[in-house]
Amino acid sequence: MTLQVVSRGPQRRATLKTRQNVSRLGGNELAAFRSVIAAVLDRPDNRGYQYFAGWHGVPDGICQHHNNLFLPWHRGYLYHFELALQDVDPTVTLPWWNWLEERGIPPAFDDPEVDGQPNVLASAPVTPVGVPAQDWFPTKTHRAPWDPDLPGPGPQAPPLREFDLGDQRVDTLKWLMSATTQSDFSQRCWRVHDNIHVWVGGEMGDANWAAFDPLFWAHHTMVDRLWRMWQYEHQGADPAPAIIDQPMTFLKPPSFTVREVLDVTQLGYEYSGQTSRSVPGPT
Ligand SMILES: [Cu+2]
Repeated sequence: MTLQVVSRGPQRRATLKTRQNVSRLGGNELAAFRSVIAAVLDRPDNRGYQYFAGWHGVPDGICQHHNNLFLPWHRGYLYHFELALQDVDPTVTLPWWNWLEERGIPPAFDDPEVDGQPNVLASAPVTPVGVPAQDWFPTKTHRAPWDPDLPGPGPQAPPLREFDLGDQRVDTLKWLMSATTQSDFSQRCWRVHDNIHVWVGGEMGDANWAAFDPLFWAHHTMVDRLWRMWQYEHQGADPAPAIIDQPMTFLKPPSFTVREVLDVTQLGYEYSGQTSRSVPGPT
């Protein structure tokens, strides 16, 4: 889905690609996304799924977590991966998993079969590029959503409309959006994000392997969307001067600075429903 926008300033017309909720994709859109994932899974080179998944964990491990590069680094990461998908089909964008509103894992990623064939979004092979397989490597992704009957608090199951902070329960979206600085928002966001990784379990619960599970991308697209929404509400609340011009490491050009990923429209995409300055509804 594309959207025409005219930017301010010199007559410049950019075509933005729109990211959508995976559970609101039309049948043809979902089929197109699924077949692009299948196609990149079949590419054994530096345009393929396994290559990009390897940036996050085995073998490259360049991801940024639990620091102020968490949001900008993952935005750049999604950008690179989405470009690889669009190299196969330019109409495809990364859909998000709205774990604030949706119960459990979206059917698009959970149904074990589609038309009698294994669903590539439900489980994918794990074959990191350029490293010989070792005993401890998984061969395929699996998931193990947390059993609520286990002792101890454990992570919370989606939908995360409310989030338990230990000493109080909060409206998750309001709590996230009410952060007044980028670093406070970033910390709140990674806390909710971590909960989802742990709840999904399996490869998603381990940063070495998380990106090999196709669900990873929908999870992080939701995180990126929340950041986008927060940026609308807090215009000008930029990351700290100490990091804003910091270059980030990606294994292909462009290697963005933090500043260069602040405006998603400069990266060529926008989120469905994100057309005004107000936080959109639960799309
Ligand atoms: Cu993550």
